[in-house]
Order: sequence, then structure tokens, then C-alpha cells
Amino acid sequence: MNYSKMKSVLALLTISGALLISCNKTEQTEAVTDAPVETVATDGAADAAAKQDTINITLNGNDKMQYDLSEIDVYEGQTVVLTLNHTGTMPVASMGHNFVLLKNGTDLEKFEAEAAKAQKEGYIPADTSEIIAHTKLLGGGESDTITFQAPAKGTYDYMCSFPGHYSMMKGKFNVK
Ligand SMILES: [Cu+2]
Repeated sequence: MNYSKMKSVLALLTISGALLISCNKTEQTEAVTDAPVETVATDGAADAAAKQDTINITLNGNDKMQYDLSEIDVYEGQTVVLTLNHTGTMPVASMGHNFVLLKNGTDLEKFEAEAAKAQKEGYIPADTSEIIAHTKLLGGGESDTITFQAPAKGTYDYMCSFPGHYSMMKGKFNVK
């Protein structure tokens, strides 16, 4: 073996050595990043939901003046696509339902009193400063879908603003 041949063998050894080291490094890095992923996986569906940009919510209201959800959970930053279905058959004039999401600190009783004055506007008061999002007022068999950004982390109230409904038709909108 002459000198130049030896040099190239040495070079090869150095390269394969470097490759081995880099392979080990990759494995180690993977092993480290694997651990938290597994931890998250055990938390299940809630974390999967947290990763979605958009969350679809279906809320039903019936002729007995009831929503089918008393709590709605979303995550901060999510786009909320909420569909309200009126699953009953009664007309909007006697059993109208909507979904009104209110800012923190809103007095539901006062809000309802203001809403009651706005029959022509589907019981959405002229001053909308306390409203984050709302659907149309629906009669039996109707649906409305709205899209809005989840507000900052916190717990918010939602209600139906049809006169007399909010005592039964209300719930908590939790932004996690
Ligand atoms: Cu209602």
C-alpha cells in the first residue's frame, strides 16, 4: 500500500466514522422527541381537538325550550363553525331560538331585557357591544351556521335571547 492509497483508506474510515456518529445522533434526537409525543397521545381526543385550526359545533334547540348542550369546549385561536338547529316544529314567533355568545361580565338578565325590545331584529339588541357572535333567530326545522374566532381563554355565557328562554336555554362556552 502506497502513501496515497493509505490516505484514501483513512479518509473512508473517517467518513464512515462520521456517518456512524451522525446516525447515533439522529437516533438519540428521535428518542428524545418521541417521549413527549407519547405523553400527549395518552391525553386522547382533547389534545387532538386542540391541534385543529377549525372546530365544528352542532347545537340543537327544541320545542321544549331546551338546548342539547350545556357546555361547549373550544381552544384559543380556533375558528369555530357553529350550527344551530331548531329540531322542533313550532314557529319562530312562539318558540324562536338563537345562539348568542356574550362577552365576560355581561349581565344576562339586563341583556335579555334589551333583547326583548328588538323583536324585529330577531331579539338582537341595537347595542351589540356585549355580543361576541350570534346566529339568526330560528323557527322549527330551520338551521343557521356561523363562523367566528374563539375569544381569549376563559369561560363565557351563551344564551337564547328570545324573551323568557334564557333561564332554561343557556350554557358555558369554555375557551381552553
Ligand atoms: Cu329559544
